[in-house]
Amino acid sequence: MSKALDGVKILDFTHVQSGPTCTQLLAWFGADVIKVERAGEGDATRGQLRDVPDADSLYFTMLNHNKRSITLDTKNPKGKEVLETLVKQCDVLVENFAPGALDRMGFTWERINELNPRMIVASVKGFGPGPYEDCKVYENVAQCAGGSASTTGFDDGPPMVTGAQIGDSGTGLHLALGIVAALYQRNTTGRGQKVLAAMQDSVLNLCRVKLRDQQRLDRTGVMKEYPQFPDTPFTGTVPRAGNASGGGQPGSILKCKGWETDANAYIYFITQAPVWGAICKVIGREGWITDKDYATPAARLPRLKSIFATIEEWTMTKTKFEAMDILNKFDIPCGPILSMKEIAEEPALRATGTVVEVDHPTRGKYLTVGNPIKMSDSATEVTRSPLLGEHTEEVLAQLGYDADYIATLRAEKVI
Ligand code: CAO
Repeated sequence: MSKALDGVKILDFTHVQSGPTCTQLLAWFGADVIKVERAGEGDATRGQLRDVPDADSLYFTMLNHNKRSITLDTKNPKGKEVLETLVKQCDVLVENFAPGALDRMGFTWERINELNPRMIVASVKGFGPGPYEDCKVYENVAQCAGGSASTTGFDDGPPMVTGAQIGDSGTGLHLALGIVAALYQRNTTGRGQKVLAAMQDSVLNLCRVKLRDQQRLDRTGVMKEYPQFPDTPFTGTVPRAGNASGGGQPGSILKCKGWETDANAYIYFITQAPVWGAICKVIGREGWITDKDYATPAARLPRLKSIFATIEEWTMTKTKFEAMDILNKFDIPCGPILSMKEIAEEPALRATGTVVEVDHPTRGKYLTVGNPIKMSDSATEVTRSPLLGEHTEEVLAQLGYDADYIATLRAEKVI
C-alpha cells in the first residue's frame, strides 16, 4: 500500500519532544525522515529517564519511530557541506533548537532558500515574536504561559500543569499540520516557506474555551456552570474549574465502588439535558423529572454540587465499568477514569494499533502509542526507533558520497 507522504524527504533536526512528535507523525504518513544528531551523544533524550542500562530510553524510542538516524557535526566545515547537500535534496527541514541556533550554525532562512528555494523550514519555538522570543522553553513553561496552568486545578489550590503534553506534543501536532499545508501550497507556488509553531500559541489554541470564558466573565460577571457558582464570588479572571465539564453540559468526576483503595475508581458523569429523565430514573430520583427546582438546566445550575453528590451516592454502589454498562444503555455520556496500566492492557486499543508493541535490539519489547490518526489508504506500520547513527553510511551514500570520503569523515569525527 502506498503512503500519503511517500516521496517526501524530511531533514529532521529535532530533539527532545515537540519536534520529534511532529516528524514521527510525518514518518508514519510515509515521509523519509532523516534525523541528524550529534556524534557520540545524539538527542539528549536517548540517555534521559533510562529504565534499561545503556539502551535508548523509552522517552527517545517512543518519539522517534520510523526514522533513520545519521550523526553529523554541523559546526565542522565538512559537516556543514554534508548538511548543505541534505538541504538541497530534502523537501522540509524541521527544527526545534533554541532561538537563533540554526542561524549561528550558518543556516539562516536566506541561506537555506538560496540552496533550495523549494525547501520548507519548519520550527518549534517557545514563543512567537515579542518579549520572550529568545527564551528556551520546556513543556510546563508553555502550559503556564499559554493559559493552561491558570485554568487547571482546584479553586483553593495553586495553578496546575496537566499530564497531557500539550506544550510539546501539542505543538508538534500543530507544526505537522503547517508542514503538510505548506507542501500542498508548494504544489501551486513552487516555493518553500517558513512555518512556525510557538508553544505558547499552540497551548492557547488548545485552551481557547478559557479565552471564551474570560470574555463571558468580562461581560456578565458570572459563569453559572463553574463550581464557584453560586457560593463564591468571581474575580476578574477565569478561575480554576476543578473537574467541571467546561462545556454547555455540566459534568463531574464521581467516586465509584472501590474508591477507598483504588485511586482510579472514578467515573466522569455528564448530566446532558436530553437524558436528564433517564438519569433521574437510573439513580432513583424520578421526582426530579417534574420538580421545578430540577426539571430544567437553568434550575439545576445553582444546585449542581448537591445534584452530583446525589448521583455519586448511586455511582459509589457500582464499579466504574458496571456504571458504564448501565449508563450507556440510556445514552448517558460518561467515561471511566482509566489508569495507564488499564490502557496498556486494553485489547481494543491494541487491535486498532493505537497501542503497539515494538521490538528493539538493545532494550527488547516495549509498548508505544501508535498513530492516533487512521487513514483508509495510508496505513501506519510502527517500526522501531533508529540507533544513534545507524543509517549514516546508507544516507551519505544515497546523497552521492563515496565510501572513501565517508571513511574520511568518520576518521575526522565529522560523522
Ligand atoms: N552538530 C553540532 N552542533 C549541534 C548539532 C549537531 N548535529 N545539533 C545541535 N547542535 C548545537 C546547536 O547548534 C546549539 O549550539 P549553539 O547554542 O552554540 O548555537 C546547541 O547544539 C544546543 O542547542 P539548543 O540550545 O537548542 O539545546 P539546549 O539543550 O540547550 O536547549 C531546548 C533545549 C529544548 C530548551 C531548546 O532547544 C529550545 O528552547 N527549543 C525550542 C523550544 C522547544 O522545542 N522546546 C521543547 C523542548 S521539549 O520538546
